[in-house]
Amino acid sequence: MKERLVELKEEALNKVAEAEDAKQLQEVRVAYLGKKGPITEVLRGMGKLSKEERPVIGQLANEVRETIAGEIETKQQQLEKVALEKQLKEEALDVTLPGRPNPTGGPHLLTKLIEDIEDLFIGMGFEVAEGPEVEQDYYNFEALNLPKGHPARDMQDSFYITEELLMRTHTSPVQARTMEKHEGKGPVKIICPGKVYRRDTDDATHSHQFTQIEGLYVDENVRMSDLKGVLNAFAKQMFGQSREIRLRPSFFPFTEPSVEMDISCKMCHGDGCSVCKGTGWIEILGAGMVHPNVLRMAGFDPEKYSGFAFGMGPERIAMLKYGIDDIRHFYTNDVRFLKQFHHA
Ligand code: 2U9
Repeated sequence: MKERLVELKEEALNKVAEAEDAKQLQEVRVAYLGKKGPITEVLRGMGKLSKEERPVIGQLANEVRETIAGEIETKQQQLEKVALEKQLKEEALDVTLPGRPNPTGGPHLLTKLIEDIEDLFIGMGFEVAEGPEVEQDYYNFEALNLPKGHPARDMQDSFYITEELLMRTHTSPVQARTMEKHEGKGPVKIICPGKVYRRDTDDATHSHQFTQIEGLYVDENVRMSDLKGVLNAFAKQMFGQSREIRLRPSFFPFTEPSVEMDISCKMCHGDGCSVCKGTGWIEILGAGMVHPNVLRMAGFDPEKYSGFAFGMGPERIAMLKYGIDDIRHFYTNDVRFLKQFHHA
């Protein structure tokens, strides 16, 4: 029996040493120390032993039990330690690693530019006015001295929804509506930004949808020199104090007289280069004195009131200001393009 116990101890300790995880260790515990295990068996057979042998074997059996139990306990702690170390290693966080940047958006280049232009005119006493993009034929054309049959209102050039409704082709109807609301009393001093629509095939310089900013100032004694002063202040603040402006005669159905405004070229200071196509001047906007027909249709007496109006394309201004060569960049939303202007 003594040999059997020693043998069992050796066997159990080997199994404990070989156990690779908690489950295997538990199997060893059940196999050797459990109620149906070999040591319990030995203790049960002690009745057959002599009085002298019984305490010796009993003590040995208990020692074997305790040794095995002790080894199991030590091994268990060892396995737990290894498991914990493994887990800690797997879950290790390197707090010194740089964080992953969270990409943030920003206002679109055109939005920013339009807001900057609004601010410049607000600084000169203008208010911002907005209106519908789906517009009545009357406000889009008729009220702007473009009667039915006028070549500039060709069906081919506009997105018509019904006979009387279309996508506005300019922001001018906002001015016509605002004047109407003033019921023949000035001053009206507004700036109208927004999207406009034209039936065009999109390419590097054309888009079926683009933006405009138009301005209108109607009051008693508004003169061409007021227009020139306001546009000169705008050009200098927008493009730099060293820029000069010039007005050339032009034609628009809603203004008389009409002009186009150029600014002096920054690249060649007026000598002529590729940016200004050798002229020394760059076209920026159109303007003029509000046509008496337009004043009358909006309820203003052209004998008492006069006004100036102007219109510009923010896309064109941004293209000139930042050297952008394709209008489609504004609408295709490639972040590599857009993010270049987040701090502009
Ligand atoms: C009212 C009276 C007059 C608005 C005007 C222009 C000249 C002009 C173009 C610039 C580039 C449009 O975006 S563009 O293609 N606009 O040249 N616009 S005067 O005149 C008005 C508007 C409303 C009641």
